[in-house]
Amino acid sequence: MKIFSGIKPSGIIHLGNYIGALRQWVILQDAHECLFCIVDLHALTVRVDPALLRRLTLETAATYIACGLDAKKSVLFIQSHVPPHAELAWILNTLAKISELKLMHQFKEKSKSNPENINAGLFDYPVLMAADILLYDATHVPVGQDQQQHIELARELARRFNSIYGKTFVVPEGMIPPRGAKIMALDNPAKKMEKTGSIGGYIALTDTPDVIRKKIKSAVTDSGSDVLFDEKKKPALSNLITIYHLLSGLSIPAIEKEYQGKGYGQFKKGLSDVTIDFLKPIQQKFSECMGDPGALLRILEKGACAARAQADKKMQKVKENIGLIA
Ligand code: ATP
Ligand code: LTN
Repeated sequence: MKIFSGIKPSGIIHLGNYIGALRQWVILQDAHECLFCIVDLHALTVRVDPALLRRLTLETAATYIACGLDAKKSVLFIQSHVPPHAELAWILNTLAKISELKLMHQFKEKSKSNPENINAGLFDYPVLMAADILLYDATHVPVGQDQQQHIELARELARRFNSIYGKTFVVPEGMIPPRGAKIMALDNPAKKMEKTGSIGGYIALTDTPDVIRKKIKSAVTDSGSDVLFDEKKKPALSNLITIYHLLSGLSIPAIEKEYQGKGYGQFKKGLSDVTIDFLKPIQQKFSECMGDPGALLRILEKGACAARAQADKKMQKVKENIGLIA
């Protein structure tokens, strides 16, 4: 398997990003060839202050490392350091249909939440994502459930390109985790946890113990008081139990047993403890990384070098096949 995935530096990485994506990446890097990217060009689809974007890009890289990604095992790099991403996106644009891009849920949702800036980049976002993946012949793309539709599009563009210009791209597969693929917002269990959502909805990996306790304490729960996992009848609680399960390693029945007859208050206290304990070493490593930005940049430059070598080779083939004089 060859793995590619990325997170956009649009905010601070939260538990949803960790559980849905990063957690899988850390495991995969031990046995597979992996590239993990900070997709800064994607972050430009929402208006962002340049100084903030620079900071968030470094923080995203530091979070990758703090969560256990290792530059000795994986190629870690910044998307904009490898120009072929944008170049291939342009070429794939000539194959992607406006009608299929209009169907993308993320485009529809982001258009609704940013009605003042429905830019062409936002519309084209999934094509750039397809370029990210296809450039490296990735066979598998570990992501959360919200990205499934974008992966389908990447697969379709690979097949379309191959059928017109001859076999050029690997058709990649999405890898969606069986549990935790869609962690919901703490303050609104009908919406997914997101970096750009309301602040009470997500737990950032850098949140302090006090903030974590406060957010979990005010998390929406369902009616009743029994701590039971039932996604239909108790969607809010099931979301919290899923987080508990994946951060502690305790099975769901064991969690239910532990809190039998104890009510939501005790369970929330337990979840806060588990989360704080889990994040402590990550936060420590994050601070170390951010304390030495020079070392971080060196890792990213080395990663970009390795990625560029692969991407340039692929672009050469793409250009030949499509009739551009390479
Ligand atoms: P934004 O608020 O800017 O849209 P986001 O929080 O949705 O950001 P992305 O950068 O779009 O995060 O996603 C990075 C990775 O995390 C993707 O693989 C995505 O599927 C996964 N992911 C995002 N939100 C969740 C969630 N709530 N549960 C599980 N996985 C998630
Ligand atoms: N679109 C993704 C981020 C992303 C990505 C990728 C994920 C950009 N390029 C390539 C996997 C592979 C998102 O919004 N979460």
